[in-house]
Amino acid sequence: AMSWHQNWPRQWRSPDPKPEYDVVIIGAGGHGLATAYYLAKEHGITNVAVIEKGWLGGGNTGRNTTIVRSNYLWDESGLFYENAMKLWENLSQELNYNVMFSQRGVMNLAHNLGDVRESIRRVNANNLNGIDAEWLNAEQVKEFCPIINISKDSRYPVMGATLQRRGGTARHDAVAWGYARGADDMGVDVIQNCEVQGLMIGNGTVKGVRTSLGDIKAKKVAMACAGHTSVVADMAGIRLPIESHPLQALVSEPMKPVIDCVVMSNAVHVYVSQSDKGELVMGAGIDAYVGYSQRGSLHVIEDQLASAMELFPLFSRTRMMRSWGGIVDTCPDASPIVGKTPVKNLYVNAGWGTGGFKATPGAGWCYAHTIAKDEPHDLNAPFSIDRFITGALVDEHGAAGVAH
Ligand code: FAD
Ligand code: PYC
Repeated sequence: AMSWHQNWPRQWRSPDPKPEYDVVIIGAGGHGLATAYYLAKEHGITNVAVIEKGWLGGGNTGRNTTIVRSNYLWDESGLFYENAMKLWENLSQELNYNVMFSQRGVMNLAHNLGDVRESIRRVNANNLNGIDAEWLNAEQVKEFCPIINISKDSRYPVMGATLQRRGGTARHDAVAWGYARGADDMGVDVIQNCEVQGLMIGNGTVKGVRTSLGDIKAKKVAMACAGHTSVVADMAGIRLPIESHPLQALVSEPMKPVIDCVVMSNAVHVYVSQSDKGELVMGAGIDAYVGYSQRGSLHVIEDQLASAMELFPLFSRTRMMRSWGGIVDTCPDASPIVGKTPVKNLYVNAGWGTGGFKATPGAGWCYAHTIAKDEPHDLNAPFSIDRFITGALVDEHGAAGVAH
């Protein structure tokens, strides 16, 4: 139907790589593109290339279930994710690009006494950090989301939920595209179909990248390559405490609006929202094995649909339309690594595991600061690699809401 449309302006250029840049970012997902945008916008560093082995936004950014929230337990994470939330709240205006940020409310259900205690503790911790969070009992859950089954006869009855009203969803592709266009406008080169295959290192300092399109020199190199971070870090001889696992999701056939909020259940294990096209968007925990194939196993889909049936009997005759997988980079404490590496001028942003989409603006903002100043911002300082030596871990397995 659109075939008669012609001469639409390109949103970004498709440049050949230059021989040298001030900063090369590896990975054109949301994080890499946001980093390039803030390097240019906040720090005036525009001689930047974002190198992508596939197409921009084709990694986890384009594969995730788009849930955005900032209801993490510990101060370090709460402050970090809340800064990201504030950036989300102005992102469409900032980029002049509609990222369809929809603050429809995120509920995390509690199904046993342990869940209830952990959830109320987290609500209190969030409120102390100025993050909006409420505790709902089962009847209030039903009021907020009328199609949820709160029967006491369920295998794991709903005993209540945390609610973050400012949480919600955003259009994942638009986030990547908006940052790409904004960065490109300021002179950043986004180079697609170019794989980083090696790092040039001399005297303990990174000097550039070896790519499928040739060598590119760089004063600074920044990894933003999510599930493949261990592979790229290995090129510098760095071993990270990261495991890469498949995480899959699925959508149903489209239907009229039935659920106007986001519901997550860590106990029975499913999360659900409805897209603007009407599809139910659902996911579960990671597939337990490590691997790099962007697909998952059938039993995970079966479990997640059984959980969805339990919570939403209404969906019983809905047909599944599509499923897919991404590769998530998980850290032992379910928190990310954002900072310097033992190689001078080489930086790492990784370990976001199942939850880095919500962090995209905040991660890009802090990572740009870290690269520009060669030292972390206060917000990402707690997320250095050193914490795995000092033991200052930030354990967010509870708040991650997704088993990994
Ligand atoms: P990516 O978007 O994966 O970008 C990394 C890029 O690096 C890729 O495009 C890749 O091709 C490129 N790359 C890798 N190696 C190289 C190389 N050698 N050379 C060049 N380029 C390279 N998070 C949430 O907050 N909410 C959610 O609801 C949510 N749901 C999820 C559901 C699923 C199914 C999955 C898979 C993830 C989900 N996540 C969610 C996690 C979230 O998607 C990620 O944490 C986030 O998108 C990571 O962004 P990124 O830019 O770091 O990674
Ligand atoms: O981190 O909120 C999250 C999330 C939801 C689904 C996958 N990750």
